[in-house]
Amino acid sequence: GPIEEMSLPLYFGWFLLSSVQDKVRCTSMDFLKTLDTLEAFKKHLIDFTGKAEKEVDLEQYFQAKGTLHCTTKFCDYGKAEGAKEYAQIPAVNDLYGSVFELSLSALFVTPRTVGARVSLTEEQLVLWPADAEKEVESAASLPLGSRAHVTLGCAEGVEPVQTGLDLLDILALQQGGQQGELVEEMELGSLTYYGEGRWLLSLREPICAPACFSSFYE
Ligand code: 2AM
Repeated sequence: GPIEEMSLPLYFGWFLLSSVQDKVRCTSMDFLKTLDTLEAFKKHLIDFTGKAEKEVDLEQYFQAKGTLHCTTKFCDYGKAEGAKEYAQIPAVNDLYGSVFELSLSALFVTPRTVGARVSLTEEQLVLWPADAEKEVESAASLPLGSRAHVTLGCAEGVEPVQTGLDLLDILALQQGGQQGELVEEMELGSLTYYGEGRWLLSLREPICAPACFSSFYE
């Protein structure tokens, strides 16, 4: 197939088409703007600032960079474990360049990252590496695809790989029976607090995001 003749990319993933990128960025900005003003958020500000009195502007706090995408496999040009094997999966070759409809089902915010959870369909899961969740000890028993997300922004000095780890952390808490504290019914959905600056907004209406399965080289 076409991939074998090329050197391995930095990563494979679904790249959101540009029309929906704007929509997702706007929704995320709206959410951060609203979260900022909630009393419940202010009560836990110390999670973000380290100081109780200090204010935080979440839109400034997180830096966004690059095209919005959902990484399937981080290959690091072949240096990452399992990179070559992933690129040889028949489905990866067959579906390279195809457009899928991703479902963004939740937004989450931590003191490190802001991201959107992606709920993958069975058809999309064929492109998901079997070990993505197993890399994280506390998440090893979560269903395949639990880590799927779109990074929307990172705090200063934080690498994007952190977004998926933050999502797994929240999902592992849920799996462990921690319900979180239902804070508010917002227009976008219900907002839950999981302690230590971890916020999850389950979207009332998931965002349908057309995205092209492809790869990225820098
Ligand atoms: P992200 O998927 O959370 O955004 C380039 O750095 C891309 O590969 C980013 O999109 C980044 O995170 C993802 N990435 C970097 N290191 C990774 C790793 N060790 N495991 C999984 N994804 C990684």
